[in-house]
Amino acid sequence: MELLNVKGKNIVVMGVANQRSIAWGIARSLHNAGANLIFTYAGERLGQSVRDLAATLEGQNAIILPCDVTSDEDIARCFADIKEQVGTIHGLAHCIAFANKEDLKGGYVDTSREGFVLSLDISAYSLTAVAKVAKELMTDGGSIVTLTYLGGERVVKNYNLMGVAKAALDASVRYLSNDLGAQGIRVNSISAGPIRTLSAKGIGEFNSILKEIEEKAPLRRNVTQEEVGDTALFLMSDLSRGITGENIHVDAGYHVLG
Ligand code: NDP
Ligand code: N5H
Repeated sequence: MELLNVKGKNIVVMGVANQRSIAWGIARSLHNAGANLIFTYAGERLGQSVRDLAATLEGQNAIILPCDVTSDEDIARCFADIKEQVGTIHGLAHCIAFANKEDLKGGYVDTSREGFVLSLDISAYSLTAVAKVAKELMTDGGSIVTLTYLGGERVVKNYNLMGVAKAALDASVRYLSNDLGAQGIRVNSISAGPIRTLSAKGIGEFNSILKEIEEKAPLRRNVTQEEVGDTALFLMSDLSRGITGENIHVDAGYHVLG
């Protein structure tokens, strides 16, 4: 734990919807390493769920705040609140994405302008919007981690608009890493393999996607929230101090297959 140097660090976790959320896996790994957590959530619908989950983290007196990333005012208010309560932050985990259901099936070519703008706003621009404000609180340097998926690098059936959004997110990681590096802030992404979360719910063929990974991925199994959480902990920690602008696949090796 000494090597990690995460104990007592203030880390913002955005995107816990419920206990299946990847953000929750990240929160648990960070909590176990002794970080002080600050949770943000979108709709008030989820506020209680985040409060109930945070209460299960022993000895953790987490700050919990609303933050709809489509609103600059909301982001500004949220981080002003964080600044008032803790002063400095050392890390931020961005675990947020959205696309309308109709844009996650059929042909990408049929994507509407409204659907495109909404998905790119929430899934890609939000990282930049948040980094712009969060960097002001990272006065001792910091680490920003976001979540991406293989469908941003290559065509994956039905990922469609989200693939284009993840490609924009991946490029944002590279540009942000260059902008913020001089301030000692690192920016990286984790490309997670499929995990059954609320977002993945109702997606046709999810079971067959999980089965294909089990049969073909080098490790012949799927990955867990805990494995993504531990990689996020590594990226937040001093162990990764020389790494920025990078994408780490936590996908049982599936990405190596042609
Ligand atoms: P969850 O459904 O648990 O989390 C998605 C989160 O996005 C929710 O907390 C949701 O909050 C939030 N969100 C959506 N719109 C907004 C908004 N306007 N402002 C703030 N938050 C918003 O799913 P996951 O844990 O699966 O997703 C987390 C990340 O992981 C996403 O970036 C996803 O693309 C990525 N990922 C997931 C994989 C998987 O297989 N599950 C694989 C690879 C990457 P709310 O409900 O309040 O809107
Ligand atoms: C190839 C696949 C399967 C097909 C594509 C799935 C893409 C999912 C990502 C987006 C974020 C899901 C999404 O926006 C769902 C919403 O339309 C409806 N759901 C909601 O509104 C719920 C209530 C809230 C909590 O969800 C959000 N996001 O706000 C990819 C899969 C194998 C892997 C995967 C699931 C990737 C990923 O990026 O999440």
